[in-house]
Amino acid sequence: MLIRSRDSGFDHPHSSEITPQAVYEDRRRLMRQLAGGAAGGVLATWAGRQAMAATEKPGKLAALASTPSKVDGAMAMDKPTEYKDASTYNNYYEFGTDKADPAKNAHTLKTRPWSVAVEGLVKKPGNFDIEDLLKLSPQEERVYRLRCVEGWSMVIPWVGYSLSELIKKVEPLGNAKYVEFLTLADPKTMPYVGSHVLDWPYAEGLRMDEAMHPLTMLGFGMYGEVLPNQNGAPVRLVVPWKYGFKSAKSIVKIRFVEQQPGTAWNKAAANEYGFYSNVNPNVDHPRWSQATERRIGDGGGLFAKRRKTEMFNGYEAQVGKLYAGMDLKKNF
Ligand SMILES: Nc1nc2c(c(=O)[nH]1)N[C@H]1C(S)=C(S)[C@@H](COP(=O)(O)O)O[C@H]1N2
Ligand SMILES: [Mo]
Repeated sequence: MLIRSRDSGFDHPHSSEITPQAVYEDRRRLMRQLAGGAAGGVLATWAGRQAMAATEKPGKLAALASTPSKVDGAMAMDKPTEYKDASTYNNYYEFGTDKADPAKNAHTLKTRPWSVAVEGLVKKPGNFDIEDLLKLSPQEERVYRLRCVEGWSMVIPWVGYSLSELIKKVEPLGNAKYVEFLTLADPKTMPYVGSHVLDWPYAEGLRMDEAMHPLTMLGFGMYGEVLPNQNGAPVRLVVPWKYGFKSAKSIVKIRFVEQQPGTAWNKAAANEYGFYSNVNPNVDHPRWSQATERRIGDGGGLFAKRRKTEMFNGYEAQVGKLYAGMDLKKNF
């Protein structure tokens, strides 16, 4: 029978209606996650708990099931952001400029069929079908900080592999100095692509050594699940030491070029958003300080205690040497 829950008004099946088979399957899944050891335990606590609680999630990432995951890049004090916050407080301007818009609107994004064209200065250009891209290299879980240029941050367990794995396969030529990323711009499914907020398609770029850095990730999932559309399904970039806008969502083209490519935010306001956009508490945005950040989930609203932003978002030991000798105030 169905009983009506007074607080939600929704009909929930009474517990006696849940078949023993379904209960068994759920337990089995949880046990499998727990059996994965320490890293598996991470999945069991964050993703597993969420998977049991929230049925609207897009589903387990198949590629992860057979692959041992590991945690990489997490800072001692970091606690992952709640899945609900990470999937409902987003920047994805193709679906609207309000933080709540992408979660409301991105259901129209069609993530299959999907392919990523790899072209430009490479020995082996090609079209990678998303199913092949998923299997190109073993996927792992990495907990990274994400610091938005607007002054808020999150901690997200991504699932994917280093972009360098793909780059090595296509064999860049000697004159390939930069990598350009272009994302989907489909006016039929993306309501804001008709607007003039940004120059579509959303474009981003990295210097070759940044693109090859092991921390730079091609992300296919988060919290052990397939990426929700609003987080950039089916494949996005994750560059944890740079402001969030460098992490382009829903990539359709990766191009190897000789000249530094134009990027969406640099084209929109060159004096505010540079090509490098490394997280740097000592270089203010022209209109606000970058010294502190509000960690989503810390609570307190506008009066929440802000955290000190760290140089390179806390990844200085890993990436600082990429910028040795560069004037970071000039190359912001
Ligand atoms: N295609 C596309 N990618 C994008 C954006 C966008 O508007 N369009 N916003 C960027 C910004 S400003 C941030 S902070 C991150 C947010 O990622 P998240 O929603 O998964 O936290 O995505 C980045 N990638
Ligand atoms: Mo951002």
